Amino acid sequence: MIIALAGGVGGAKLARGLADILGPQELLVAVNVGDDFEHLGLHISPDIDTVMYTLAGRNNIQTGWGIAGETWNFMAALEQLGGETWFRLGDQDIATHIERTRRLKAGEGLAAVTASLCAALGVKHAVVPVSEDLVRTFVDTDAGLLPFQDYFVRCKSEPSVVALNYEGARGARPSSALLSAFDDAKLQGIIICPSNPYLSIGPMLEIPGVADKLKRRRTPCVAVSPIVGGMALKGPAAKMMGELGVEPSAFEVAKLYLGLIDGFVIDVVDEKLAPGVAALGIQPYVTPTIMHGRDEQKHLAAGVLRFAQTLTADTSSVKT
Ligand code: FO1
Repeated sequence: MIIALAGGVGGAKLARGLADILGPQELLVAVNVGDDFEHLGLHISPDIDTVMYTLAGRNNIQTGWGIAGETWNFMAALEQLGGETWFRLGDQDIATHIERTRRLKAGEGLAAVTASLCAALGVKHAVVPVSEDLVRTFVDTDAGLLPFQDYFVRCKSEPSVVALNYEGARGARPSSALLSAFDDAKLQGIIICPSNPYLSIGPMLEIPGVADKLKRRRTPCVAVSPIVGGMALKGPAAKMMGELGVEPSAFEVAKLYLGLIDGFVIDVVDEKLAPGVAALGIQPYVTPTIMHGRDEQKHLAAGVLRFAQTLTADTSSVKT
């Protein structure tokens, strides 16, 4: 059994590669909920939907979010009525938000709703919210404190980041499916997917129960760098690192995960960083990490799994 911690696009791609290799009972994907928000009266869970649509083979490759072959009649009609259209909701995608919101209002938990939406889309692997408690990412910027989607979509990640606030994370509990996966005797490894360390992985590690399980892990934990050659493949991770005074490099990402990981996967262009990663006490693994298509997703997933099997969980650094 493998636990994958995933956020947006990069995380979903590796999750897809892992799902192509591991059976439905062998993989649990825990997804960030810090990007969730209420919009137009709907509860929207973007990272869950990106993973769900990707595992269902329905994801929109051009945008990196939403559904392939989408139409935008609802948006056009909403625009005509003077509604808010800065956050674009496609005609198929909006069904997900309406059905999720209906079930949540009826009292179902986010994990149960996610499981039934995944089943309806033919997703066989477990996709679970990292927590069912309220965790919301706010980005403190030179333009003020912005809710995540305002920063990322409405402001196009342009404001300069001063700090990240993961509202609610400190008081949040891991979802029960994630907790039982961490305690599962069959657990063989934990993979932190190549998602934005500040926006997708950070909120999850801020949840005490999650960080604690990683600090006291019984199995190897491997992270895949979302930064290649000093750049993020998608999204503002490198820009944010620079604004936070951190050099945008895979090495700096490894430092963010210090104490939580045994191995760190970096791209071949960053081979020269391997000794520095090893000097942190983290085993480096240098391999092509850019996943254009499904074959590369599967190939990287296989390499990461093989790499994880060569490691042992080294929690000696944990203060008892
Ligand atoms: N990102 C955008 O840049 N523009 C959008 O209009 C947009 C709409 C959208 C709708 C549903 C959804 O699940 C995601 C959407 N995203 C959009 C992406 C979203 O902001 C990101 O997926 C995450 O929150 C960060 O990974």
